[in-house]
Amino acid sequence: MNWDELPVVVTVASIGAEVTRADNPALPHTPAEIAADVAACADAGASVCHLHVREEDGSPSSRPELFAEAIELIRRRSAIVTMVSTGGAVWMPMDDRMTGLDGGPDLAGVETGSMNFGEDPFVTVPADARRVIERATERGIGLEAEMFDVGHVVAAVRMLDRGELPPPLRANLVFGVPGGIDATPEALDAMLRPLPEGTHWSITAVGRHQRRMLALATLRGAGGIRIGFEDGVFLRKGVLASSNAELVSDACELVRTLGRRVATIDEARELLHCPLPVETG
Ligand code: KMH
Ligand code: ZN
Repeated sequence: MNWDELPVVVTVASIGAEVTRADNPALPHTPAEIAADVAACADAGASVCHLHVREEDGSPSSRPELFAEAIELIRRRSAIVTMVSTGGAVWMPMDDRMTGLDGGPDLAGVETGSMNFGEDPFVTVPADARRVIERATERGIGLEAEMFDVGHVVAAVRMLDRGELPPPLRANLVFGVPGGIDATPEALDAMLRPLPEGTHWSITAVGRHQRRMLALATLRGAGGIRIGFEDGVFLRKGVLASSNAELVSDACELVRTLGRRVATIDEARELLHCPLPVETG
């Protein structure tokens, strides 16, 4: 398929671990709030949801029952692809970062390297990545490599070549996190260079260049773009988004303005090699 015919998978990252209701009062906390938010985002054009969970008071959580409840409630409302973070929060030990896998998502993120995340170390050594991959694979959960710098991309490709990371490679390239690669056209070139032909790649950008980077990637043939409060709470400079769904709508409009099509959930499942979970019981 030519890149301009490839539909763009829009992922919503509604929750994250760093953003708070002081940043945007519409941030969902509970599984029910997350499910309602994700349902509205699916209606607005999102076909994947990247999930973290929070306690009721908004603090980042690693309780597996919260992931399981959020995923169950999401699935009651739509077939959107569910993807749990294993990045968690910078202060979470690796064991706590992996609990989302017990919630039975379709996909899980896997970090393939370490970095500074703002002022904090954000450490994923190769053995950590292999643990995430093994546990996800045992449970039939697909993986998306979350990569914040060029070395992370090189490491993911090496893991793929060695058979440590099962194909197909799903790549999310993240730009603009302080401590990671910057948000520039040259940075996009650098992150794309190591990827094997045919990789389904998407992009996340934070900070003031977010919209420009999403546009640039859309025109460079990205398979996906990510938006949501985890990455930014503003619709435009100085204009707070009223909801994650508003951000999704706006991102879908951007994709269409640039002459591309937004993927349906069925298309996203096909492109990401992520069939609908089989109903049991
Ligand atoms: N909260 C960040 C430290 C991910 O979800 O994969 C890590 C993160 C990345 O959010
Ligand atoms: Zn995340």
